[in-house]
Amino acid sequence: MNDPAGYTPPKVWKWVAANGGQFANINRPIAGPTHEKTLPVGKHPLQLYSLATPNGVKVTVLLEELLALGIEGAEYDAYVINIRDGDQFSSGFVEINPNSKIPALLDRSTPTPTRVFESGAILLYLAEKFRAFIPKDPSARAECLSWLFWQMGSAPYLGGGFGHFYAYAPHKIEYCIDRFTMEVKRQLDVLDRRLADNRYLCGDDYTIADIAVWPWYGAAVTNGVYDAAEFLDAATYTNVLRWAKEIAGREAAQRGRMVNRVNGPLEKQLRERHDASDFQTRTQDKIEAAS
Ligand SMILES: N[C@@H](CCC(=O)N[C@@H](CS)C(=O)NCC(=O)O)C(=O)O
Repeated sequence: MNDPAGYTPPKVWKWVAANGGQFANINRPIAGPTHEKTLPVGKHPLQLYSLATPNGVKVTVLLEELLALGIEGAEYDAYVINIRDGDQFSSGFVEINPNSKIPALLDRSTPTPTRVFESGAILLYLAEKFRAFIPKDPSARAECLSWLFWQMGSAPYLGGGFGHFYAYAPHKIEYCIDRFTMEVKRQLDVLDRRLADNRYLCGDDYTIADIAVWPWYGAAVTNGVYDAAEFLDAATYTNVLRWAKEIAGREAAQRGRMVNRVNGPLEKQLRERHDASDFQTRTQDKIEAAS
């Protein structure tokens, strides 16, 4: 790779597969499947194909919250899509998400199965289907959707921008780190000001907006992503910290974080989930002890 200061882009960009970045082996400039493979299907109407990244955790937290309300229709089977192994490029996965990114959901309770991709679309689909975690009043609903879509537009600066250049890029490039740190700190300040006067993003009620924002920005201030809380001076975002800790205390959030997790402490990894009892019996520590 060139020295960043001496690089002149060529007339036409060409794909050089080994660019040295941590995700170089899975990044491709073309869409579509790389191999034939069907997806597994379990017994429940909802089939989730995902991984416990911040985008994946949003969906499992919402499903666990719905189940905690006693909504039985939200029972789901969750399968791991290991994005470092390229599972997102299987023919079966591409059929339900042509964009080859987790999370993706298949609802088999509809007359013909409904596929949903993009975490924001999945949260909205489930909240509308089960009439929960989204306000009914049109103005409150507009506020909730505004924060939900704020997350969809903002998180790529935190993940793809800041996280990539601070934690993953093969060289530390000051220009890139400065540019994205500036934006991420501005976003944290947006949240901090909002949460100064509101318990949750949309007021008194916990909604899909909080569920979408927490795995990214809650993790950023509690050192859950990129090991960057000190660098971002996260302690200064006191309202975001208060909100993040409150959500982290919810049992459904704790369960949702475990589903499809393939790293960290074994007792916190529930790689596949098919039943509520799996949290007691099928965590990775127990599976490995039994094998
Ligand atoms: N806007 C998408 C982003 C999804 C996304 O970026 N997923 C990542 C993991 S967090 C992924 O699957 N990456 C695999 C790849 O880029 O090949 C959403 O919110 O669902």
